[in-house]
Amino acid sequence: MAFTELVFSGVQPTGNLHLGNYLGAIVNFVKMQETHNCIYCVVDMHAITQGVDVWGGPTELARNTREVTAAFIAAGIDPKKHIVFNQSQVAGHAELAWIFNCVARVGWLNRMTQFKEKAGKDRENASIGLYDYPVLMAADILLYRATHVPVGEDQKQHLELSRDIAQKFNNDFADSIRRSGFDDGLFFPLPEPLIMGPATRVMSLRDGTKKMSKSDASDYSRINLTDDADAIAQKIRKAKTDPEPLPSEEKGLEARPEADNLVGIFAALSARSKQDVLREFGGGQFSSFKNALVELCVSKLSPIAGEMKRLVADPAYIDRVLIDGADRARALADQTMTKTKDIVGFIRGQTGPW
Ligand code: AQP
Repeated sequence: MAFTELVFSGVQPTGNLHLGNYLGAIVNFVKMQETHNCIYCVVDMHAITQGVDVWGGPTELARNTREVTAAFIAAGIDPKKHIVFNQSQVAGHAELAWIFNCVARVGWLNRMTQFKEKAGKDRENASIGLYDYPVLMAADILLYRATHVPVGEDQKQHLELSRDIAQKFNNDFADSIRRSGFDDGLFFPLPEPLIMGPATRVMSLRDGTKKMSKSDASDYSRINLTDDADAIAQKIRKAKTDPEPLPSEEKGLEARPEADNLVGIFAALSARSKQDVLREFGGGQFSSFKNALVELCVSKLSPIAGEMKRLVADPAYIDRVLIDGADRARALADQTMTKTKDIVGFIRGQTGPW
């Protein structure tokens, strides 16, 4: 790997990869390849934290894992220069998560808003995995001692928890860490969230106050990366708006969440500022803006959808990418786990890392 800083990020294979995942995460994954060593993970162990009705069962999980991998490659991630793999192939994720379970505090997890949202009213019936999701996420990142994590706005709180876990581990084991040769006592780095670009939080097309999400019951709430031109056109034309024309100034988008969202999507897809977009469309009706947005979305997303379709038709190729990526990820993970086990005081054999 060519650079000094390491990026790690993941996407869950829970189906319906959408424009929010693309603009909030994948576009930035592609950019980071130019400046960092990157590890991009299809986090299949996270996917099973919700009910089987959400992740769809074994056949769907495998299908969605290949689809997310195809999306990564179709969007421009190079699995030869960087690492692309699925989480469950590297045992270190689960093993480090266990150690972190013994570092993280229940009070910290109780504050996680995503658990509250996803568990809903039936908290007692949520899986322990869903509650523990942020600890596994900390393990994902710190297993590679990654320093930077490109994510959407919704993951900021989890990233803060990863930093707290890294810090507490470094404090709890400070003497042991020093004895292991880390004179500054810092074994795990404190990972930085990279929340970049104009679309860090893409909202639902049906309700501008809710984030666009894979698990929204309405397919009209999101643009899927696999949607064809007709589906994109229908969804954008039906997207909720308000009766006012578009404002000419960005501050005119305040308290107009749906208009703000559509202008934000246009800006992100065309690499322009919202103000610049409003200079062109401000004062006009939504219908002509929506037509331009349909055209833009189709021109940006259709090539990706086409390439995804081609890649998914060759599962053997995708599996080779994931197996090769996992082998390279495991080699890095084993180094961290060997040191971590020594630091914690676990006895291990000398012949292998375990
Ligand atoms: N609406 C969004 N806007 C911007 N970024 C988003 N991300 C997700 N939704 C938006 C970012 O996409 C990356 C992958 O997310 P994930 O699949 O691991 O899980 P998630 O955040 O829980 O995504 P979803 O789509 O909302 O799934 P469900 O419905 O299952 O909860 C992350 O970097 C995330 O920030």
